[in-house]
Amino acid sequence: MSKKDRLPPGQKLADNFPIFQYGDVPEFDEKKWSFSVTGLIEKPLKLTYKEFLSLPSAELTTDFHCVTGWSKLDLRWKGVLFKTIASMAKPLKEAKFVEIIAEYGYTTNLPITLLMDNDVIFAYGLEGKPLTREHGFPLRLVVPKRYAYKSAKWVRGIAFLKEDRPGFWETRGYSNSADPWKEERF
Ligand SMILES: Nc1nc2c(c(=O)[nH]1)N[C@H]1C(S)=C(S)[C@@H](COP(=O)(O)O)O[C@H]1N2
Ligand SMILES: [Mo]
Repeated sequence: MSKKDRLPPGQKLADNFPIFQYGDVPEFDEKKWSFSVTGLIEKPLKLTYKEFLSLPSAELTTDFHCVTGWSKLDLRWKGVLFKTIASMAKPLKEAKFVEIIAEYGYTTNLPITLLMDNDVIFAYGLEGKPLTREHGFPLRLVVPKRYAYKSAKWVRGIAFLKEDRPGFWETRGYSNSADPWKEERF
């Protein structure tokens, strides 16, 4: 597919990789950091950063679409697939949605079925280097098939839920489904 065909409607290629967030870039204190998996699961998890880095890793090259109209193609992420975490936590049958919880109370939400796809990754590396703090170090979620407000930076945990729980932008007028190919912006 040509690059142009890989741009969803209304999107433009960004030359650089813009940095976009609400609020400040958080500090990382490894001693205080943990990644928690809670909610409707058999095995609650609380991992240190070292434990997270020791999980089976994956590398993926995917596209990235911000709802404000810029896209990046072929970003090479390294990290742990969402489904690897899910297989450790063992969600119960009632669990249908996930709340992604990041620093400063930023949250976003997605159905489990979408997160189980092979392109959804908790990333700690980008382009062969550790993620920079501005792009989400020490850990961010990447959900290529949705507008990037679903790709939470500075993630600290996830909760498996029965009902959907709209997140930061989803409760401020942005689309809950956020499919760039259908241009679901608001
Ligand atoms: N924690 C947190 N994650 C966030 C955001 C935010 O405000 N806070 N903004 C989102 C939005 S709208 C976009 S476009 C991407 C931008 O990622 P980047 O700064 O790495 O380009 O981060 C997403 N993740
Ligand atoms: Mo965005």
